[in-house]
Amino acid sequence: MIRLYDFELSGSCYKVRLLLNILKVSCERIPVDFVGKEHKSERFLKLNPLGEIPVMEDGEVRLRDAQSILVYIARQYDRSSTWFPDAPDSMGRIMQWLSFGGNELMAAAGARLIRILDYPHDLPVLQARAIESFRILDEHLSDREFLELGHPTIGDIACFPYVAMAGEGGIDLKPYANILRWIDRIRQIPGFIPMPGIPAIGAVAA
Ligand SMILES: N[C@@H](CCC(=O)N[C@@H](CS)C(=O)NCC(=O)O)C(=O)O
Repeated sequence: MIRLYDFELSGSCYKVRLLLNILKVSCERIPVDFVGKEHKSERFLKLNPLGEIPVMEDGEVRLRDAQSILVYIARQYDRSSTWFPDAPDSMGRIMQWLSFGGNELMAAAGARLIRILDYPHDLPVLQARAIESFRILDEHLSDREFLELGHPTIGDIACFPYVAMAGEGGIDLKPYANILRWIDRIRQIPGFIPMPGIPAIGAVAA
């Protein structure tokens, strides 16, 4: 069974939990004491020298980085081959958003960490970077329902959590109507699961 080194409040771990649930693949969640900095312990650094979660193990395979893990899970477990199809142009298109989710949008994750865990980053700088990314994302979504291929892919999953939780980083999503509609579409995907900060459809936001 897949083992996921996990923290409930991590949007990066949630990317993995979300895809696994959509694909009906079960996993053993191994809680990491993120607040207590367990991910910086000697034992954890042997799993991931970067000292970051998520880390996933599946038999002999061990991977760090949510985007890498999404690729592995989609290729290994998605019988429909729709979440990361192997046509070269589809792969390239989706990779753009895996990269966007793991790079540009992490500014929104950083802003959130300052607000919820008191991380010592520069809030206005990260908020400004996140807002620039949201502008680009909103524009891209102006004439499509999902990021690529007309249906949800792991590109959407990689970008979704830290956009959906932007409010926790002090960023208002109201100016981004296309993003707001995209968030609702993702929340309607069969197998969608909520996390703290991303309520299920019909649930009242905390
Ligand atoms: N490139 C990694 C980054 C993941 C990441 O930033 N994880 C955060 C938790 S959500 C972390 O472990 N940060 C290390 C720290 O804050 O000390 C990915 O996209 O999965």
